[in-house]
Amino acid sequence: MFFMRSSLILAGVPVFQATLALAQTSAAPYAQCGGLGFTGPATCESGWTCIVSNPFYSQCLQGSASSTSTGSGTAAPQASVTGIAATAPTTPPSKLTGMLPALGYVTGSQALFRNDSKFMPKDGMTGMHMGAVSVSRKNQFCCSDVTYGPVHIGINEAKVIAAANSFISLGLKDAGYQYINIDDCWSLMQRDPTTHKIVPDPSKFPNGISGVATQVHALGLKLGIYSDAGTATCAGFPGSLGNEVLDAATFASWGVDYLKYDNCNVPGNWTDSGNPQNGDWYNSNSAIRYRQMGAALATQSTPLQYDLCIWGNANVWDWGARVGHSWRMSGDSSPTWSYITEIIGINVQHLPSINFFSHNDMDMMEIGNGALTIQEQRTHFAAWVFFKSPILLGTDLSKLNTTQVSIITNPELLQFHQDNQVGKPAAPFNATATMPKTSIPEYYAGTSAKGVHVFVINTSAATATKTFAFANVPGLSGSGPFVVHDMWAGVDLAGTHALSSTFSVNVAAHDTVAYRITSA
Ligand SMILES: *[C@@H]1O[C@H](CO)[C@@H](O)[C@H](O)[C@H]1NC(C)=O
Ligand SMILES: *[C@@H]1O[C@H](CO)[C@@H](O)[C@H](O)[C@H]1NC(C)=O
Ligand SMILES: *[C@@H]1O[C@H](CO)[C@@H](O)[C@H](O)[C@H]1NC(C)=O
Ligand SMILES: *[C@@H]1O[C@H](CO)[C@@H](O)[C@H](O)[C@H]1NC(C)=O
Ligand SMILES: *[C@H]1O[C@H](CO)[C@@H](O)[C@H](O)[C@@H]1NC(C)=O
Repeated sequence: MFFMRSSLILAGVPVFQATLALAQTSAAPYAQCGGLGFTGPATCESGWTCIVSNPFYSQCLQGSASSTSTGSGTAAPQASVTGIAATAPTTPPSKLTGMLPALGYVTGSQALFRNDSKFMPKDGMTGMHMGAVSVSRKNQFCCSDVTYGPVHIGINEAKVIAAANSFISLGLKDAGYQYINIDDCWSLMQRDPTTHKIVPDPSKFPNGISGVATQVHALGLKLGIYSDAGTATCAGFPGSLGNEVLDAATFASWGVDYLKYDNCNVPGNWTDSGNPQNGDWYNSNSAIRYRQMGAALATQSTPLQYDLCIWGNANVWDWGARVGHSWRMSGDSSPTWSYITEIIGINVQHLPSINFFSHNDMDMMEIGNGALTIQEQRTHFAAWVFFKSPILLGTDLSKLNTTQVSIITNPELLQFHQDNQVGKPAAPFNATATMPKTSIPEYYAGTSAKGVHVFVINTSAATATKTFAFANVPGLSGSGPFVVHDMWAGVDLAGTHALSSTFSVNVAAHDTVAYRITSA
């Protein structure tokens, strides 16, 4: 699921403002109608009902209410697995892909009003992904507008290929970025009536998805596609629930290497109510929807990396690795400091889930979007690196400046992220006995093939002196002295340090320092 930034289109376009005003009273079909931080209309058009998907997201769905549960029910655990869980597939994900967290790009919502030049997008629209704006606007203006006639989201072959070419020209491919992922809105609204396959929209993908895959592969890169574990995608295009085998085979036949599988439009009988059998959320209806697609993917002759876009529902961190390679920990990201700190706070509670083939997905990289300071952009990248989250760039790559490109291609941080010797993430540690308590931990340590690493975030809004004691750094072996190496700059800092000493550094507001520590 993604949200789009509509403010740019809306500026100076009175006719749409009038529509928006209308939309304030009731949300459009498939639009968001509730969720954490959502401020839009909470009711739906007649014939549609606002259904809670999770704390981050409620959506207008057709027909009457059948609300869903997101977790902590109280039903007693069953003695044995019965019902649909007893027959659900248990095929594990492929071990031929997904060992390391994905590095790539994902198309954001790129609005394009193809048939009305007045509403052509501004350049800044492409790749935008703003959590603060409601999905109803996205649907209204991008994907499923019924009022304004043919409206097409601006993803197309040319833009996907342009992103792939940017991977080459910006050095992203050389840095290890591989995946070019197509998000929602790539297909026609209806499946093929004869074959029942999902059909790529020929106006956006004249050579089909297979034609894009051929070109992306020719550049030495991989292609990702998007579907949904419900009857329709978040924008109302065909979902894969009930068609998993057909769709997985179709995606594989096109040469697709990666699937992001979203969680919108789940029929009432597929939602979770209370604790699943045995108290194991692997047996929840949510997990089974994802298991069905996982099993279908795992039987393809080419490996597909499987990204469960399940919004942190159904305790996915407990069973995600039995089903896929990565799983979203929350609703959609936004390019804000509050999102970055919130998702770090969620992740620190689930670090044991992270290892090879097993990645908590903190959602796409917002560098290039919104108004993050350069220090916040560094922290954003560093945290995704040290928690080994997939890193999927969600911005118009051609607009990134050299500072931003140097952040996302930093060789030493990427080496920690892509380490094939150590799969575990960095974890919080007590830097000193008198360390102040902060809203999220500020000191993290982890190991890589290269040594022991310390990452320090300054979560406050002012420059601060951060201090850690070498003796407190987990994993540091030997009695010293130690050399501290600045990973951002790629240089050893002057001097050596005894095990009994402390290290202090001034960290700018919301910035993160990254060090490797080795024996001198
Ligand atoms: C654009 O809109 C006009 C009038 O609504 C319609 O006749 C025409 O077919 C549309 N063109 C495209 C390319 O959708
Ligand atoms: C929901 O209903 C559909 C259609 O009858 C059925 O195929 C599916 O198995 C049901 N799901 C669950 C979890 O019972
Ligand atoms: C790139 O943009 C950031 C803000 O996002 C700014 O702080 C930085 O100075 C810019 N770098 C260059 C080289 O313009
Ligand atoms: C840090 O110290 C506190 C007590 O001051 C302790 O509860 C906590 O577990 C320690 N954390 C780590 C990561 O060692
Ligand atoms: C960043 O800076 C402020 C100012 O001291 C601290 O209160 C925060 O904890 C954060 N890190 C620091 C200072 O340790």
